[in-house]
Amino acid sequence: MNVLLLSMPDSFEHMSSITIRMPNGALTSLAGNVDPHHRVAVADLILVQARVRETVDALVREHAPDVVGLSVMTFQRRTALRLIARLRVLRPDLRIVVGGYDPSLAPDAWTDGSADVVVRGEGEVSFRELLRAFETGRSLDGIAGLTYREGGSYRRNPDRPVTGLEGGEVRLPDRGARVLRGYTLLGRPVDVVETSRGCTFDCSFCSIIEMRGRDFHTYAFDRVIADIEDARDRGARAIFLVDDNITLNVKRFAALCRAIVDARLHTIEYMVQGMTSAIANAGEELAPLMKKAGFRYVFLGIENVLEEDLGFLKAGAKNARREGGRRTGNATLRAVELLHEHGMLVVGGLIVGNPSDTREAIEANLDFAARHVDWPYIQHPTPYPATPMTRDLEARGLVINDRLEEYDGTTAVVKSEHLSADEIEFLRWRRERFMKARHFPTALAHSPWFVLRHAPAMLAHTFRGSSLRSVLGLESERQVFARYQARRAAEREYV
Ligand code: B12
Ligand code: SF4
Repeated sequence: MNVLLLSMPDSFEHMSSITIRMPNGALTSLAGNVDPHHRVAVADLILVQARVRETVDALVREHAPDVVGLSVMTFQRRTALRLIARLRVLRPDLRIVVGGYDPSLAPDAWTDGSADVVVRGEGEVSFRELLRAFETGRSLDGIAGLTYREGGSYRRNPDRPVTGLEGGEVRLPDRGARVLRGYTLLGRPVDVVETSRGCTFDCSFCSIIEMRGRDFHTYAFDRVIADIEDARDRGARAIFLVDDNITLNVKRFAALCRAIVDARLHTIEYMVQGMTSAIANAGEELAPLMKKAGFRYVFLGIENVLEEDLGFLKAGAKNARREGGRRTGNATLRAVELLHEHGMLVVGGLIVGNPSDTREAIEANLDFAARHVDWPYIQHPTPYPATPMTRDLEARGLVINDRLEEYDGTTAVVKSEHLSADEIEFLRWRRERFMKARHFPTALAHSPWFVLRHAPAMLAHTFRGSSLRSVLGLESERQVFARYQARRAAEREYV
C-alpha cells in the first residue's frame, strides 16, 4: 500500500522555525515498523510552513496514497482537521488515520467523521496490524488501541498494553522514508533519537501518564548507538534525545554517555530534557560525563521556583534536593550550577500563571530565569486533554479560552485567582524577549555563519510587534503586545 505520514506545521513561540525545525520521531518509527513491502513517505510539514497546502497537494499527486496518517498535538488539531478536509477532496477513497497525543487523549474529538481510524497510545504495532487488515480486507475489531469507523458509528477496541522496548519488538526508525529536507538547529542538521519511553512521576500538567501509565522502558544501548549512527550517516550533527525522562535512571544515563564516547559519537551535539533533582543529586559524576559525550543544551523541568506552585503542579519531588538521603530543599540552583560548571547550557522550563499566582509570584520566576537560565522556555498552565491539571483548572472555573489552536503553551488560556490571562501572558512576554536576546552572542559564537545570515529574521521573530516608534518610546508596551498577539494569530493560519 502507499502510505503518506504527515506531522503538522504548527510551531510555537520558543521554537521559531527560522532556527529550529525538528523531525517528528513518531512518524519514522511507524515507517520502520510496518511490513517492508509498503511504500511509506514521511513529510514533516514544519519544513514547509509557508506552503503547506501546495506541498500536501503535490505529495498526494506524487505518492498516490491509499492511507494518510497524521500525527497531532492538541494545539495542532484545527490544522489537522483542515488538512483532512483537503485530503478528502483530493482523494475521496483515502483512509485517514490519526495518532499522537491529541487523538490518543481526546479520541472523541476525531469521531465526527473526520478520521476513519484513531490509533490510541503507542503506534508501531497497531499501525502495522492496521495496514495488514486494510490490505486483506479483514475487520479491525481484533486490533488493540483502535477507535474506528464502522458504518455510521465508531467502535472502540480495548487499549493496547504498553510495549516493552527491551525485547526488540520496536524496530529502528526508517529515516529514508522522509521526503522533505531542511531540518535544522541553528544551521546544524538535526535529528531525534529515543533511548527510553515513559516516566514514573505524575506531574499534574503532563500528558505522559494518561498516555502510557507510570512506567519506564528502555532500549538496549546497541540499538540506541545504531540509531544515532543512522542519524549521523544521514547527515545529523545535532541530536535531540526525546525521552520523556532519561534522568529517571541516572546510572543508565551515565553509562549511555560512556557508550556514546566509546562509539566515537561524541562529536555530535546532543540535547536532552531532565529533572533538576537528578542533575543536582548525581551531577558531580553525571555532568562531566554528559559534557564528554557532547551534550550542549539541557532542558530542565524547573516548572516553578515557589513551593506552593510546585505543589499545584505536583512537581515538588522531581525538583527536590537530597543530601544524606534527606530532602534538603529545591534542586534547581545546584542543577544549573553543575551544568554551567561543565560548560553546558540550560534551557529553563518554567510554568507561570498558576491558580494562586500574583504579579509578584510571576516576577519572582521571571527574575530567576533572567538570572540563571541560558534560554527561557516559560509557559503558562495549559489544559491539555485528560491531565489532572485540566480537571482541576476546569473545576475551579479558571479556563477562559477554548480555542485549541492557542493551546501552544505561551498563550495564556487560564487566569489565576488574582490576574487575568491576558495580564499573565503580558508579564511573561515583556521580559522573556530580552532574556532571549541575551542568548544571541552565545549562538553567534557557536554558529557564526548561520546567525549572521539569519540575525535580522531571528531578532524580528523575538521582538515581533516592535516598531521604530516603539523603540523610540513613542508607543506603549501594551500596544506592541497587541501587535505581537495579532501577528501570532495570523501565523496560525497554516492551511
Ligand atoms: C520531543 C518532544 C518535543 C520536541 C520535538 C517535537 C517533534 N518534532 O517531534 C519539541 C521540544 C520541539 C517539542 C515542542 C513542543 N511540545 Co512536545 N514533546 C516532546 C516529548 C518529550 C516526546 C515526544 C516524542 O517524540 N516521543 C517519541 C515518539 C516516538 O513517541 P510519540 O510522539 O508519543 O508517538 C507515538 C504515539 O503517540 C503514536 N503516534 C504518534 N503520531 C502518530 C501518528 C499516527 C498516524 C499513528 C498511527 C500513531 C502515532 O505512535 C508513536 C510511536 O509509538 C513529549 C512527551 C513528554 N513527556 O513531554 C512532548 C509533548 C508531545 N509536547 C507537547 C507540547 C504541548 C509541545 C509544545 C506545544 C509546547 C511544549 N510543551 O513544549 C511544543 C510545540 C512543538 C512545535 N511543533 O513547535 C505535549 C503535547 C500535549 C498535547 N496533548 O498535545 C507533550 C505530550 C508534553 C506534555 N506537555 O505533556 N516537543
Ligand atoms: S517528570 Fe517530566 S515526563 Fe515525568 S511526569 Fe513530570 S513532566 Fe512528565
